[in-house]
Parts: sequence; C-alpha cells; structure tokens
Amino acid sequence: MTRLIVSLSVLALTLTAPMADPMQNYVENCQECHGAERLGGLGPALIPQTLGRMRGPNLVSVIRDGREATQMPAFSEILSSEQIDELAAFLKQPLADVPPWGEAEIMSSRVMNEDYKSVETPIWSSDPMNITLAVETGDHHVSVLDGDTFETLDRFETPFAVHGGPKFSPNGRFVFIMSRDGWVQKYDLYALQEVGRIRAGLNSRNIAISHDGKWLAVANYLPNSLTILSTDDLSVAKVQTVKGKDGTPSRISAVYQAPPRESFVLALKDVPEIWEVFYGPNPPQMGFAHDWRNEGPIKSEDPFPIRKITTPDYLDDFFFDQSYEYVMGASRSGEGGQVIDLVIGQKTADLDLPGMPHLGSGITWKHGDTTVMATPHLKDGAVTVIDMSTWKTVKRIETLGPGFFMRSHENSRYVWVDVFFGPNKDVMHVIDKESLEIVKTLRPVEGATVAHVEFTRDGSHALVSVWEDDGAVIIYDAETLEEVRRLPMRKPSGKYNVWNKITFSEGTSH
Ligand code: DHE
Repeated sequence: MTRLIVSLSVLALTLTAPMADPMQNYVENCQECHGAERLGGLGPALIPQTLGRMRGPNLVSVIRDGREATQMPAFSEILSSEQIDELAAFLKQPLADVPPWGEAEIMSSRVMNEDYKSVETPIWSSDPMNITLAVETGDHHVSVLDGDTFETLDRFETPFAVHGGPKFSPNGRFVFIMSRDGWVQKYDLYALQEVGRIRAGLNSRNIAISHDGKWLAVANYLPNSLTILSTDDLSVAKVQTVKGKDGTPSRISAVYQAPPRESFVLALKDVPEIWEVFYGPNPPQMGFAHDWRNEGPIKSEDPFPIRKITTPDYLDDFFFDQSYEYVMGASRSGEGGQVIDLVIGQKTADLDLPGMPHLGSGITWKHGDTTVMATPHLKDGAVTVIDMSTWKTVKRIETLGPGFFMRSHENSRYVWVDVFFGPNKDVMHVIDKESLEIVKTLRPVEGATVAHVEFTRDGSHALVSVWEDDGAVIIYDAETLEEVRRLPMRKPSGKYNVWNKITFSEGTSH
C-alpha cells in the first residue's frame, strides 16, 4: 500500500513538474545551430520573417521529424508534442530586439574561399553564353548545365533557401546568389568555384547588379536597409537605412537595376515611395535632374545619391518597360496597379490588375504594332495582357488556377505560364503570342507541382521544373512542345540562362 502511495505521488510529481519553457528548450536544443539570437548559424534563421512562408512540412513536423538530407535532426525523442508545439509558437514570435547589422557586422560575416584560384579561360569547353543554372531548393544546391548538351558541369552548395533570380556579371562569368537569410554568394562559372560569401542582411528580398557589373544592391527586410556591395571582393560600399521622407522605417519590396539610368530602383513596402539610387558618375547630367519635383537635392559627394519619389499607393511588386522610364507597380491591396514615370517622378496611368498580379514575373513581347506586357496573378486564374502604349488591358486569358511564373523568348512564338496554386498545380499552359490563346496544356507528372520555365540561348528548348523533392527539370522542344529529356533534380525552382539574363531578353523577368 505504502509503495502504491509513493508511486502515485511520483507520478503526480512527474505530471505537475514544470516543463522547461520554450526559451530554455531553444537554448538546449536549437541554439547551437540556429544562433543565440535565432538569426542563424550552421542552420537558418528561425524568425517569423522566414518561418511565416514555410510551405509543405510545417514547423511542428520539421522539429518533430527533422529535415531529410539536412543536418536538422528529429526531436520527437527529446521533446514531448506539447513542448514541440510551444517551441514552434515561440519561434513564430518576432525578435524582441533586432541586433545591429551595419557595415562592421556585415564585413565580419564575409568568408572568402581560400582555395579559390582564378583561371584565364573556362575550365570547360561549353558555350559560355549558353550556361544555364538550375536552383535546387530541395537540398540547397545549384546545378550548372551546359545549355547545348544539358550535361551537368558542376553542382555546388548554396546558402540555405535561395530566393529570387541569381544575377550574372555583364560578361556572364560570375554569378551572385542570395538567400532569404541575407547571404550573398559569389561563384566563378569559369573556374567552377565559390569565390566567397557575405551576410548582407538578416532577412533579404532580392539582389540587383549594376549594368557595369561593379555593384550589387541587396534589398533587406531586416534590418530596414539597402546594402551595396562591391562585386569584386564583396566588401561593403554602403549600408543605407531605409526610412520614408517622414522618417517611417520601411522594408524594401524589391530592387532592380535600370541600366540606361545607371541606377537601382527600389520600392518601399511600408511607405508609398519609390527610391532611385544612382551609381553613375554624375546623375544630374542624365537629363532629368531639372524635373525632379518630389525629392530633395542630390548630394554629389555621396557615391550613391538617392532620389525619393512619393507614389499614390504602396508598391509591392513592380516591372519596367524596356526603356526603363516606366515602372508598373502592383498595389498592396492586390486590386490594381499604377504606372510611375521615372523621368517626371509621377504617376501617369492606372492599371486594371485585380487578383494580385505577380509583376516581378512579367514579360513583354511585340504584338502587332505595339508591345504588350503580360503577368500572372497570385490570386486569380488568369494572365493579364496589357498594351504598353495605352496601358489598357488587351486580354485576360483564363487559366486553370493562379500562377507564379511566365517566360518566353524572342525566337519563340509561345509564352509559358504555370498554375502554381490549387488543384491544377501540375499543369503548364502554353499561350500563342499572336492569338493570345492557350494552345496547349502540358501535364508532365500527374499531381506534381510544375513551375518556372527558362529557355536556352537560342530559344529552341524550354526547361520546366517538376517542383518536387524527387523532382526533375524537363527539357521540351520549344517548337513542337514535345518532351526531349528529363534531368532528375531535388525540388528545382528557377532556371537562369546566362545569355537570356545578361541581354535582358524580353521573354525573361529582370
Ligand atoms: Fe519569389 C523572384 C517576391 C514567394 C520563388 N520573388 C521573386 C522576386 C520577388 C519575389 C520580388 C523578384 C526578385 C528577383 O528575381 O530579383 N516571392 C516574392 C513574394 O513576395 C512572395 C509571394 C512571398 C515571399 O515569401 O516572399 C514570394 N517566391 C516565393 C515562393 O514561395 C517561391 C515560389 C519559392 C521560394 O523559393 O521561396 C518563390 N521568387 C521565386 C523564384 C524567383 C522569385 C524562383 C526568381 C524567378 C525568376 O525567374 O527570376
């Protein structure tokens, strides 16, 4: 009887004993890899800015079961399911304090590859202008493909969770790749070696390279800043804190280069402003300085002077015409768009773009005697085609669901658009550029997400991602639309052809 009482009280004690709080569980189990401040280390940052967008396996199941093909172990043996739930909830809380991430911190994160050896000419014999990269998000690698034979020249590791298009140096030799945790990696395609990497932000959006290849602009969410790096050695040239004209801090929606203007153009996410950051030698001589109505004077002693344009609405995503005079922006509400003329710094037209257009994926092509721009929508099963001379909608092409990416090529008569969301995520539509009709709907793997297309240099082949862990890049004949070959890959996302990117092919996004 006494033994039973003792056992029961031990059980009661066990049940009522305070469990370690989630913070303590973090320190004991996660901190070593994910950093004392949850900002990453060997593993990625564990903050809402990155976790909020986790698709597929959710945070609880990753903590419980681990992540295949990574160093993330399963914690189901160590933590109870209640503790795992609490830990996941803790990780989704914003950081109480964002540590400073200025020039000194960024520079101290820089790691140059000591084994890197530059070469005079490529160590391979492929066409350097037809090299195509495939980002494999399944295990955080990039495959370097010969665009003629589709042989893999190299497969190198990237920082965790690459996002946005890698940016090539103007001659196509170097490529810069950014991860959501703000790491920027420089890789030499001739030598097939990493040159180095640096953490330019704590949570970043995308990167842009100046047309002369000297500067790389990194748009950050966290902290609210734009980091400008020298492409040569990845050193910091400037860290610009981002605050609207009235002092409101803001994240950056995205940054792109505007080559004829010798500037980076960025939109602010939390303030209705577009910024133009000049890197050319003397911006006022560009012929539009006299007409800057909305902004303060340029400080010529600043190597990266900034022009701030107030816009009628917030810009979440945007696109340029081929002259880079006009910015077509999607508003935050996702219900419309606006055209901002960068020369006069004012809105000149409204766009009829309901259903959250994904303008970052927009493309243009000649249609009759005008140029049209087309964009998929993240919330509508449609592609909108807009006449760029009148800014009027020419057609809304109904698709089998909302899409993410579009691509074409000057030499192809087709536009390819995916259906990324919903039950038809396994289809890819092919649209005739002339008739604006869907002429074929491909379903390469029943039930598998199929997304993102890139063309070879000559436009003869289209590369499509089967966006699954056990996925593939499928190569199609771009004329007959027949499958030619399948290259197995780990959740391939974007593909990027050197020539199409460095020549700003009208069929590709920026
Ligand atoms: Fe992207 C490009 C924004 C979610 C994969 N994405 C871009 C660009 C922007 C953007 C502004 C253009 C940058 C560039 O290339 O320089 N993306 C956003 C979002 O706001 C959104 C909807 C929410 C978010 O989480 O940030 C978003 N994007 C995603 C994804 O969930 C995708 C599908 C998977 C992933 O890896 O995160 C994704 N985005 C991509 C890819 C590109 C991209 C592959 C480059 C496309 C290209 O062809 O250039």
